[in-house]
Amino acid sequence: MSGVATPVSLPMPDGEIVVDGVVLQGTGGQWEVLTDSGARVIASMRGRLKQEIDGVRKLAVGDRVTMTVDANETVGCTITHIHERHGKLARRAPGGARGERIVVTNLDQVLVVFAAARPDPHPRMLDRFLVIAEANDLAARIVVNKCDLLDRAHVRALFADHVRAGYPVHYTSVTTGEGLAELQREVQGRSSALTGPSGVGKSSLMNALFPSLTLRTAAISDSVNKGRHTTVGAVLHPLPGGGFVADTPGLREVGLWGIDAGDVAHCFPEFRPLLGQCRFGDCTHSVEPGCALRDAVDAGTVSRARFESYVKLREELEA
Ligand SMILES: Nc1nc2c(ncn2[C@@H]2O[C@H](COP(=O)(O)OP(=O)(O)O)[C@@H](O)[C@H]2O)c(=O)[nH]1
Ligand SMILES: [Mg+2]
Ligand SMILES: [Zn+2]
Repeated sequence: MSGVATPVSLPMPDGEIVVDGVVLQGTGGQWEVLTDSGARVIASMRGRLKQEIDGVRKLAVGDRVTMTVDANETVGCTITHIHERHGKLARRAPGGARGERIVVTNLDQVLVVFAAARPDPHPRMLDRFLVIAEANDLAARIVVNKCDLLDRAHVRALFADHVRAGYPVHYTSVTTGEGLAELQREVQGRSSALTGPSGVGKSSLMNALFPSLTLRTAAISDSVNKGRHTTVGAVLHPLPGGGFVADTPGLREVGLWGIDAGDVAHCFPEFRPLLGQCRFGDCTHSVEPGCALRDAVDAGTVSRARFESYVKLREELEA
């Protein structure tokens, strides 16, 4: 764990003291926890807790925990309790193991970042991220960065379907500062997972919003971090003034795992009012006559591009 602060020495009376905090990063054995008083400590799980939760609830980045530090221990803390969770991103356990692996938990929202250009936005990939967020019951916010590279009308046209679908869309530029104050208001005080293709400016954005964060940007970090990110997993960055940003290895890793083909249509919010209205109750919205969703696409009230994303994702899940 690079960049992890050395454990602070907490005041230790006789016996134990109890502290609560949030898990920022870690792997199997050692976890970095931000205590409610603002200290970063290294903690490990109490042996008994490991057994109790085996297969049921493993510790994850984002978890709120209770730790004890006892007078005999000179370094580190012992995690004795994992608090209730909400808003998790999970993926299939690696290596063919059964069950899920939680990427990050206690999230309030997902920020899906694309660039207006360089690299060009990829609407199908955006829809995939949005479906993953919906399937995990997480609110999603779209950030279109590098708006300095394209004229305003052109950028707005690229994301018009998503605005129409009801997603909040932020148009930003780290270069000109456009949209940064509005985005900052939505990120401050919340826990957000940051995702999107490499090179769109995710790290640059967070550093611009919160200068003390100093996430690594551009090409160097991508090559340096490639191996690291596959092994380490999500890292939660505490924001000055409250809240967290999780630098996830990407929703791509989370994938469509756990989503039923029959549920995909529900992961498109603008489809939902139409879903009970098809002639057949089990309509897949592909070939059936009397399909309310396809009628809406033909009438232009539902975006054809979004519908095509639905068809592709459904086919993928059926395969
Ligand atoms: N023109 C322009 N370039 C940007 C903007 N934001 C970031 N960049 C550049 O895009 C490159 C990738 O940025 P980075 O933050 O590392 O992207 P990440 O991979 O998504 O974290 C860097 O060279 C940044 O300087 C922006 O708003 N406008
Ligand atoms: Mg980055
Ligand atoms: Zn239908």
